[in-house]
Amino acid sequence: MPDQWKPATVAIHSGHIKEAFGALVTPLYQSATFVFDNAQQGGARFAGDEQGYIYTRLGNPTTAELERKMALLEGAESAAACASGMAAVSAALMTHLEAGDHLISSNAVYGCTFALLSSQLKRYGVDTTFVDFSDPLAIEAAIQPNTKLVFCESPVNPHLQVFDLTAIAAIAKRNNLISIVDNTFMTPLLQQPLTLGIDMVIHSATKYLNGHGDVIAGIVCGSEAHIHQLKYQILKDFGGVISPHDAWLILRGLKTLDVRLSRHCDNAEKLAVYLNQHTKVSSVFYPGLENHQGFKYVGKQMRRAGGVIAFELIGSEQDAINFVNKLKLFTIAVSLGDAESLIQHPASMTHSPYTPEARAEAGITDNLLRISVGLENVEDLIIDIEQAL
Ligand code: LCS
Repeated sequence: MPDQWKPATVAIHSGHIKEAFGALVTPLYQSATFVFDNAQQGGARFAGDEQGYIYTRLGNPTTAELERKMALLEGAESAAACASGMAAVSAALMTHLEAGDHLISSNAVYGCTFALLSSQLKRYGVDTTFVDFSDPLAIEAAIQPNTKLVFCESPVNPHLQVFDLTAIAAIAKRNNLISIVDNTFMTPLLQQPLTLGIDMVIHSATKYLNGHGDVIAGIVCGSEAHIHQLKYQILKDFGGVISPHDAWLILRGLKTLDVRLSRHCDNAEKLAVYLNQHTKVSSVFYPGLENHQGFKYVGKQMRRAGGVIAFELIGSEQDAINFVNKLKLFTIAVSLGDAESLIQHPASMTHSPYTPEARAEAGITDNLLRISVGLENVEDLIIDIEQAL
């Protein structure tokens, strides 16, 4: 890949398989296993003495192209594709943690990530302390002798809080901790945490990377050594690998990521300004608005503010629910990053795994709503919100 290629070009052209028939589009290698010329060759591949594919849980040519592209886009040495965003989160954590270890997480994260950290990992002897990552002193104060890792999303799902990733990476380095950032809301085109000193980056590829609402998948990017361990220990033995068909669909999605993101961001910026001036809206959480705590990071740590907006209406939780039910163009559904604009109620949906106390601590109120702004004409979206309000 020429060094000067910009991300939009990399997403389309880099990492291609050399293909026998000259197909423009990467072939889908929908094969569970790969044939050896003879028994010695099979043995040599298992021993690592000969390069080549063995079995799709250990690697697949279509999947490998996705992994090469994502590594290039994130500025990583290597990447691993996983069966879901949660498979990526759990595999990244399991690569570094064992019973008796401790990690520090931001107190607001995607609901199932919270459940993984607060319930599942506990069953395996790993403890998590949740703190407000906007206060670096709080992170340092939570470090224990057995702390191995710091974890956060930025911007946070659901209310778009933004953290200083350079400061978090520095704290991790100073204290010999691994730092992991979930970059799902930004994609590598808007933010590259590894270039800020973070050790590992996670994506739910279900979202913008695929972009068409028809795949569940995840990606982890990091150093050659970390990804090797993740692939050949965690994914090999726990088994959360991606289907080649899903990798193929994401490769197709990546070709339009740059143009899709421009439209998502343009639409979200306009919708956020509209919501912000509305008399029935009490707060809007969008880093592109000057009054948001994340505004100072836009144009620096993150290129643009992204396509997700959270907001609160004046009134009760029931008023918020009534508003959602009155929308005609917005689809009531969880997920984000699709062509369709989606709306959901985090307290009862994506963040329902939280206890009410943990939700309050994380600033996820009962009347908070979250929109994933789609690719429709933004004036149609505004007309729909206006009639529902
Ligand atoms: N990380 C973040 C930041 C997410 O938003 C999600 C899913 C995941 C990881 C897990 O990815 P998955 O396994 O679903 O591919 N977030 C969702 C959401 O906000 N609505 O539905 C799913």
